[in-house]
Amino acid sequence: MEKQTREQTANAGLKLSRRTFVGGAAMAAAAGGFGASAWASAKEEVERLKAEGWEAHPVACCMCGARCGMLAMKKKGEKPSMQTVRIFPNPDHPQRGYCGRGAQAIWAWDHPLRIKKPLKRVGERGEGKFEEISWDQALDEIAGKIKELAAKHGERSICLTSHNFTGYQNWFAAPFGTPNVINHSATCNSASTLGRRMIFGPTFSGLGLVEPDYENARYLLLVGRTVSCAIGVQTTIARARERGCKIVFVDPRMPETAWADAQWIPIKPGTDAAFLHAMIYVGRKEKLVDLEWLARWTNAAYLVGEDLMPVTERVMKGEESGASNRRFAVISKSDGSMVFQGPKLNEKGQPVGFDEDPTLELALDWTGTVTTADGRSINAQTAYHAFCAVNDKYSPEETAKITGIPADTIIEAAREFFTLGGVCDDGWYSSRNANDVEAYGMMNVLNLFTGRFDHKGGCIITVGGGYGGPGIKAAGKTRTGPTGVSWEYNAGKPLDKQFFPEGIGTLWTTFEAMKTGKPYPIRALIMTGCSMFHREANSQRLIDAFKSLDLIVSQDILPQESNDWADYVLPSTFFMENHEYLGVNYARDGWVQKSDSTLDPPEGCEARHDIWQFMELLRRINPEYAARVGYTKELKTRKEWQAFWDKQIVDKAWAGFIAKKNAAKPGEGDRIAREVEEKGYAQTAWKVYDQVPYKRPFTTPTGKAEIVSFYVLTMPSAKGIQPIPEHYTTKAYTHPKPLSDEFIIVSGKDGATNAGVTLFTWPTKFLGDRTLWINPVDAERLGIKTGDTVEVEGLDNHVKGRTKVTVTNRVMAGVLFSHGFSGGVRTKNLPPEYEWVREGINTHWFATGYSQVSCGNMANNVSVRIKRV
Ligand SMILES: Nc1nc2c(c(=O)[nH]1)N[C@H]1C(S)=C(S)[C@@H](COP(=O)(O)OP(=O)(O)OC[C@H]3O[C@@H](n4cnc5c(=O)[nH]c(N)nc54)[C@H](O)[C@@H]3O)O[C@H]1N2
Ligand SMILES: Nc1nc2c(c(=O)[nH]1)N[C@H]1C(S)=C(S)[C@@H](COP(=O)(O)OP(=O)(O)OC[C@H]3O[C@@H](n4cnc5c(=O)[nH]c(N)nc54)[C@H](O)[C@@H]3O)O[C@H]1N2
Ligand code: SF4
Ligand SMILES: [Mo]
Repeated sequence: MEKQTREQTANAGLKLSRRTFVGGAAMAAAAGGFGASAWASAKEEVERLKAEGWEAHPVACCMCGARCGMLAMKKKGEKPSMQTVRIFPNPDHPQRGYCGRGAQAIWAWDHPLRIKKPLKRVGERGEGKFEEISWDQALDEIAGKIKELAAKHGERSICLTSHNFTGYQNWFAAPFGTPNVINHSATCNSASTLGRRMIFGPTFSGLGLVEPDYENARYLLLVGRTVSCAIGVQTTIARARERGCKIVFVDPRMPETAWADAQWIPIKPGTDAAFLHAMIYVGRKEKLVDLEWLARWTNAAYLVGEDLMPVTERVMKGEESGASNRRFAVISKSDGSMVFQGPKLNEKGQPVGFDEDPTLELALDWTGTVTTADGRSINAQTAYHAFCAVNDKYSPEETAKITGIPADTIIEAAREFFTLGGVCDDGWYSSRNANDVEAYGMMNVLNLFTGRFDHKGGCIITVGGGYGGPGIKAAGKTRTGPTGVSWEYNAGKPLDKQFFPEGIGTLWTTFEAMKTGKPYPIRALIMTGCSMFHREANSQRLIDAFKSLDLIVSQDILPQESNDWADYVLPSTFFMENHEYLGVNYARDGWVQKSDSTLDPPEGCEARHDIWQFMELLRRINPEYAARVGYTKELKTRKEWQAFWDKQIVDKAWAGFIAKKNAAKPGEGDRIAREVEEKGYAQTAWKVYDQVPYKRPFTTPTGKAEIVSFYVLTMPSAKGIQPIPEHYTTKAYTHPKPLSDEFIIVSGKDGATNAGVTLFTWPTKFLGDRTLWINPVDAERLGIKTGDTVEVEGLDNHVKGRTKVTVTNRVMAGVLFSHGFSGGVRTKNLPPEYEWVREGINTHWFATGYSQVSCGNMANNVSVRIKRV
């Protein structure tokens, strides 16, 4: 009964004030970003509430991992509730938040299904039957089990996984001594990360570092990137559009943001690398590419053999050669002589500049023979020549056959891209077809052919706020906690790195260890904030792994399907209940921000901070472990915890940062501290254009960007990745027969729902789309209409599901689209008013879990057969 009352309250809220904002946010997102007027009204509303005595609390939204800046307005002196707390964008924040999901934060906080007490499984795994138990019982029992498993199988048999809370998990793993903190990247960003690493080097591979200069772009190419996410980016793009920036989406389905004046180019799934090659092909043939820049700032002019390996080793004599000296042969354009050049290295062997004659004109498209140190003559070519030999295969006509994009469309896109000085987004979510690393490598290569790297409006290096928060310091095998306690850490590498040293977060590699004990047993899994069935491709493989474990713990705020498989579910606090200082991740300049603990958990909810849960587990396992991270006595209440964590750890680390800033420049730290307290954010660093690689080299072997990846060629761990990224047909799924009842399903997000945390929230019931999209041509052939139900059967595993259909031109013929994280929830024992979360399918039911052989990046796209029922 109580639940229904609260839902009615939520509904009333929807009709009153929040309607404007959630609806407004979603509509603005649909219209292609937030116009200036929408923001002005939010700003005015904030001021009006302030004048009425409401408090403004800056928060860093965690409805997805982007941590955009929002303001939680709280009515002074009143108990927090749906009526007395309102969420707004923090008006001038550099990564301004409040997309449709961010706007749902208050619904998640006060959710009727919010997990209130620790739960212990009483039925079978998967049955979803739990009893509420005390924190003491839960923590004692889990700690006891972990101790027992560690004694029997070693600390490393305890594995932890998360999406946004990997940082929290390290507070447990490092003092306890397991290396197995294995995140979600193989189902998210591992291909785009490796795509950057292979072209720019390891230190330029992380998310948010190499980025389009969104704000100043004139032509932004988004290949399988919706920017429905990181709304800070979307608002930045909105400003670029006001100045006339053209936005082009290359995607099998039309993303929300393409509703307005953006262009949508439909592409067959898994063929992006071909399209990107064709862009360069047209640019080359029409002389629109910047060859001078390419010769000077990439390895295009460097000599390689027929095997693509740099010829250095073969032509240099004795001591001069060898991988470590990093010299590379080039040919002088004027006299054809061979010259050696390479990065200038500091004492630590890091590239700090270039040891080369900048006036020397280099031969770019060259083939010939060179003489080796032992007098033989071998064929050699410039890297550019080798690249062109591959690129020549991708004429617009040939590429049209592969991608389904008409040749004229490719030509027009390439002309506009190069003449406007375009930039291609380097990507984020990239685990789709298991041929993705090459596609993402090519996005970066395309940006090199414009010659605008790190120029205003091009692909740039962002600055970063420079603040990482409190943590555990690592130096060799020594770890040091926040209060200065050091210990020896010998845990070694995480298990997944044994299989995929170039991959990140390939959790699925541990499933075998769970089932067979090989190469060593993994017996427990701790999941911190992940909705595993919506995350991991191949649901059955996940179930098999769950079944084989001795202990499963889930820390969450809502009843995700994976909780049903846990032995214990622990209620966690929500971002608005935690106190934090952090960097701003998706902005061009460097900024830091604060997130207030604006709220306490709702009445009756005994949620505790994830890190408290970890520290209490450590204390119960071995008090010495807890002491390593400064936790020396049991802190029973939230208040006691806040006095320790907020004051002794979070505020102290922040004070240290401020002091450092003051020491570097008197008064600077004080300014930052003041601004953060006043507005919630402050700038710490300013972007200077034209730095990388001109003054600061990349971290590739050459120090330059590499159109033939010497990184891939010389790193044994990168075996199997193509040094010149090329298109190949994926083996991730059976390919559908054309013009039949067989299709590939692609997925992605929208701007208002589609995240683990919004699976159950009330606005999602109305705003969420749990249908399967089909093109009218296919629908007509199969006699399917909008609203019909179809049976969906996986071509590879014959698993079946049912869903309603939307017939729409927003998905290309031959392809189906289903939002990720929307519907297909199979959590048992939900109250009847949540029946709607079961509508639709989860594409992972049909997924093979096939991964890219070189790095373990998973394929989330699947192929199916559909039938009207
Ligand atoms: N609503 C919502 N937003 C989020 C999140 C969330 O959970 N929900 N999570 C955040 C996270 S973790 C991430 S990584 C980012 C991701 O954000 P983005 O990287 O912008 O990616 P998606 O929004 O997932 O969109 C992926 C698109 O790729 C398309 N696609 C599928 N296969 C192919 C293909 O073979 N080729 C091409 N060209 N396109 C293809 C899909 O149709 C879809 O439109 O979003 C963040 N924002
Ligand atoms: N088909 C398909 N599959 C996909 C994608 C897709 O587009 N299509 N996207 C992929 C991508 S990009 C990613 S990153 C993964 C994401 O996969 P997940 O990691 O499962 O996704 P999230 O939405 O981040 O899940 C967040 C979870 O944390 C909980 N939560 C929120 N706040 C807190 C907190 O403070 N503490 C704790 N302990 N829990 C909290 C939420 O209830 C939710 O269960 O999915 C991938 N899978
Ligand atoms: S993109 Fe939306 S959900 Fe994600 S952090 Fe930003 S405001 Fe929150
Ligand atoms: Mo992601």
